[in-house]
Amino acid sequence: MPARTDESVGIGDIELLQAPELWMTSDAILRDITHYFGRMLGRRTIRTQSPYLYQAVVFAVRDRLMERWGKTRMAMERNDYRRASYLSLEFLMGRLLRNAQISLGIEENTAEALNRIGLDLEDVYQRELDTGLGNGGLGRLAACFLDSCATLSLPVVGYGMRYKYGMFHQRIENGFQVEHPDPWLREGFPWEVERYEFAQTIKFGGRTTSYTDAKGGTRFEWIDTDDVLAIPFDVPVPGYRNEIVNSLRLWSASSTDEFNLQEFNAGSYADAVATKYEAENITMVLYPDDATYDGQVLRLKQQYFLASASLQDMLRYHTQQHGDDVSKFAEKNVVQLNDTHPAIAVAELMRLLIDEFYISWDEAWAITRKTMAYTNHTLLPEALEMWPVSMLRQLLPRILDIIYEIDARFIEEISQRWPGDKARIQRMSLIQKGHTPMVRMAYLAIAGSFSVNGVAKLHSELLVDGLFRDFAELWPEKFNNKTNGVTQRRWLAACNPPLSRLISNAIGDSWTTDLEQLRRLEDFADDESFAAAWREVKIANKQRLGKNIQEKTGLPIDTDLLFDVQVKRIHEYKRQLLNVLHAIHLYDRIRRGDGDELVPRTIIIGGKAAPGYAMAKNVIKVIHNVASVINTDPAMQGRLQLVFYPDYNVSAMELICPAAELSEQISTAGKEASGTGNMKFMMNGAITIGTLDGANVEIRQAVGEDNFFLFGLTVEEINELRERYNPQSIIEADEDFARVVQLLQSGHFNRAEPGIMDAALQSILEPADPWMTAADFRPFVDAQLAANTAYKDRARWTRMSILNTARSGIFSTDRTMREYNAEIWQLEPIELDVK
Ligand code: 26V
Repeated sequence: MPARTDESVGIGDIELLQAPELWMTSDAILRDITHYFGRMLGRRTIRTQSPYLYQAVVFAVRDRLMERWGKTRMAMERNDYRRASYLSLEFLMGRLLRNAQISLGIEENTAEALNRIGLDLEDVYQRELDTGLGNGGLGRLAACFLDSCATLSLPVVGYGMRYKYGMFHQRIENGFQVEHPDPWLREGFPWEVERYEFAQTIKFGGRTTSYTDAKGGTRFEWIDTDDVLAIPFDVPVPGYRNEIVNSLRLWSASSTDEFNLQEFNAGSYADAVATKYEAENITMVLYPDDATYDGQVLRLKQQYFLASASLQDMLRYHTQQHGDDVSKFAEKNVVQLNDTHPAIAVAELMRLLIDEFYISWDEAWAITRKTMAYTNHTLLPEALEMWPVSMLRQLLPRILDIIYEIDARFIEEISQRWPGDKARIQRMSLIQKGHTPMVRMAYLAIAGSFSVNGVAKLHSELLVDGLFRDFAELWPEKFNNKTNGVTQRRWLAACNPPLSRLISNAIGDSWTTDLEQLRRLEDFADDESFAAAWREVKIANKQRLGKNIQEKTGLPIDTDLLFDVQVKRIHEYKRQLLNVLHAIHLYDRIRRGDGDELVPRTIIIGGKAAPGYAMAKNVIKVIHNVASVINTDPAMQGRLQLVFYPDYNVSAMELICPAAELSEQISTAGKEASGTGNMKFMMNGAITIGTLDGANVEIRQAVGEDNFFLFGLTVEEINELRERYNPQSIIEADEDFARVVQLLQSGHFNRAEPGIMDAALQSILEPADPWMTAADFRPFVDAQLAANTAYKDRARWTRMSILNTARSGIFSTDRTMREYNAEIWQLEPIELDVK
């Protein structure tokens, strides 16, 4: 093992921690801001738009977190709490300043401090760049989890990657998506604290040898490796007004001195420097594809780098607390794997325990299986990770040996349970045989874990009945559901201040830590003055978003229109095309003079396409072309608008969800594991139009069927229809649909760009269309009409809106985290008064 550094608190630290509480007054805050601005950053003139003002404010806030952070760590060490480590290649944190202020309860005083020198805190907030270290739902879920764990005082550490470039920025040129890099660290990231003393060495390449130890046993060594350093950078994760500050530890890759030495000695300076960059490449960029698995070597390096660095860090901490005895490791640690991305941790923990701590295979396997828990986030076969055996052999030879050994023993277990069932062994083996043998990472994760969970009821059922059926038969006790949530501190309190005030005035503010309290709003659902205030808030939020959209796109937004919103990654299964078909249908109705019953609406669609996903990119182009025809047609003025929201990200959602009235959750049933945007919209009083997919099922159950616009085929119906699916006949039998398709085929939306819509259009005309968009067209149009009718009755709509918020209590990640803790982690909450 590398030398261990002592993390425990020394005498000097104790003095710092015992120093008097930093002042939370506006005076003290202002003094610190000016101190950092002038003395640390060396600037003179304070301007709102300066990144330095933002940095000075962060430093002042960070100071106030620092003591709590130290106290949290000290309490964890002193009481030797069992900890959960959340391993994730993605943490989509968004902006941090507003949340930190809210958690500390110093927002008003900071605003006042800045006011005194003529500055506006809101402008400072807007200056912060998003920490975009994630693609979408899976990454944002990890961020919401951290917020809730800190608020529940749970000892949970997030382990992730400090990518130099986060999620790309999307710009639109002539309706096409163009990707631009996201150099989010360029102006510095004032939240992070580098902890060089906890750097870890990660091995790549080389070969395995064996030798006989003093006791005559066989031991293995992984030698001649190219090592890379993993340097941790810690980001504070404050709990809400509870004095707890947890950590997100992000690893950054750097070359080791030894790595370069050989080449330096050989006199090839340039090669040595180049190698240094090769090492740093590992954390250079977030992979922006969440649609399809692609077996890039660099991606495998990232996964192993995260798994190895984090496990070594956990073992370092464990030995600091317990010496070299790792027999209690599983008692003191649980690792939650965020999808299969870090699943190689199963084999890496085995390697560390066997090769570095010299314990037996059986003991190591018992510890590993008691430590690991795995969360699945997708049912799409094309997203399931499999690494070629040949790639592992080259890059991680010792890890491959271990995977083969796990597989051999696992096959033995299957044979005992089902003697002679060769087909079953083939199906379940961790290695997929064939021309290019592959390691199935999901199977490795299941075999090496004590818990496997899906992220919504339906999704978890489909895992057990379908994707992981064989495994659920073998180990039924491992499988469980943990329905996702979102943190109400960001997704209601921070992003929707006027609604938060209205709610708190009515029922008090305990909902910020107990979201079920919102149920008391039901008493106000028929209160006319409350309803009027509710509507006013929505209008104000629509105006705020309208202004923002106009700034971004130049398009003036009419805030009298119904805001109908679909924002999420662009993917065929999410069916943005179905939404576009409906937009064209409305356009067609208004044009042919049949639009009198239609309430005016603004359809807003936003999201990024994976750079290599041609069809998703084509969908963006289609949306823009249809939008430009609709938005320039005088007959549509004040009646219909279609807007593409560019560069959709966490901060955009903070403006969008408070303004939404209708939430589009229209994926093909059985394809969306959960969805979490759906919960943010509901919490902010939007009404869902959706299929029975993912968490929509539970949303509808919570809010009641009268307050949800349901449509579309069920999972069973989709499966049943599949063989005889014939979109052409569906279109021919439906005049409205035929007119929509005719408009698309006639080139109405692409006069000067022949063929540009073909790919997207063709995809829905195909009998093999996996997403069966055409089958759901008529049901969707009908559900939209029901929404249209409901919206016309203002009082009814407002009531539905209030009830959506009132019944969103279960979709707090506070509930989700309590369930993970009760059923998987079993952690004691941190008590700050050190025993
Ligand atoms: C997949 C892949 C495939 C291999 C290459 C890199 C990469 C990166 C990310 C992903 C993520 C796909 C899974 C995902 O994001 N699932 C979403 O998870 C949400 C949180 O549980 C859930 O709400 C969404 O329904 C689900 O699509």
